Amino acid sequence: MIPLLERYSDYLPLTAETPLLTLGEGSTPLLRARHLERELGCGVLYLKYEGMNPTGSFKDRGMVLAVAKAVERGARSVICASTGNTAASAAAYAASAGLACSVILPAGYVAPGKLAQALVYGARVVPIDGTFDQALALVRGAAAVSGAELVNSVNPFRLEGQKTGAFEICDTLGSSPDVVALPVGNAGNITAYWKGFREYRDRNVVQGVPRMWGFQAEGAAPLVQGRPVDHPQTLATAIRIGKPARGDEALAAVANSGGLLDAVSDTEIMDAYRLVASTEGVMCEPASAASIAGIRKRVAAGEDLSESTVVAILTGHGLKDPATALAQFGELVPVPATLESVLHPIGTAPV
Ligand code: AN7
Repeated sequence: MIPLLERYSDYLPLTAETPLLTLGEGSTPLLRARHLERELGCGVLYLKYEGMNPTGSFKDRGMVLAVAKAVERGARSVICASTGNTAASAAAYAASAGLACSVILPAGYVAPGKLAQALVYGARVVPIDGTFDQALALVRGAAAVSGAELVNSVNPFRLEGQKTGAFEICDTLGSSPDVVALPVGNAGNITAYWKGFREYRDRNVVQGVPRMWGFQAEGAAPLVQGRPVDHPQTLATAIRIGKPARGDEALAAVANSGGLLDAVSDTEIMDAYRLVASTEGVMCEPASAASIAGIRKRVAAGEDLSESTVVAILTGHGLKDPATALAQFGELVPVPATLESVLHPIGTAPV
């Protein structure tokens, strides 16, 4: 596998001084979802399984470049606000580059896997009594006074790295898909994908661009409602964001691609989360399932995708958030260790 910065060096702002960091990011699977495409009514549906990145989310595509550029300019440390995945990714790449890392998180709303990653990779972890949006405001101030590199998606190098997801989809398909669906939080990823698709079209690698479909959680849907949300709420904590930093660019991506933004409820998200895992064998995190929930909702509302090639971006790995997974199920009560007592629960009758 070719490291991301080398694979797409022609499209990235690299110089002779940019260290070619890698933890094995990018080149993630594009899986044909044959059961789900029938279930949802898509002509062809692919899952871009970004959970297969080294820290388990799409953030690694942008973080590898943001941290490389921080090293290039001589920074000694990086800092970010995060709902969890950015923190995990920043901590890992900072560790590999020999930089210090600080992360500011909304206390109580970060999935345990992500928190564990940030701590084990050696970041300074600072939970605040507040939201992601407040944490982002704080790290902007902290970066300005400390000289630490801010590696949230307000950092342009993050988006440059993340646009490679669009390149990979086109490289694998040999053309642009018709529709790309993805969850929207701080709105960096939809902005980055749109940039990537346009660059490939402008360089004549592919003919067209897809329609960009972005989905927010109902309790954290500032772009759908057209105003900031002070107290965002959703089970999909990764996208529990009320004032997206890249909101205007996301709106432009949607408008210019003929796409749409919509909100999906936590129930719709969790139904989609179980559906994609149980029909395709792909476990993503709840936020990622907003893309599947959104496709389902729009088809139910009359959108015809029966002739379309659709790609859903599954942004993070399901193992990030085992607590939310287990909360979907009842308690598992042990039975005696006898053949008789296990036959019934596994659905087998004695012959
Ligand atoms: C799994 O880690 O904002 O719209 O601080 O972790 O680019 O923000 C995470 C966001 C989607 C939304 N899916 O992407 C953070 C953070 C997952 C995520 C998003 C996030 P953006």
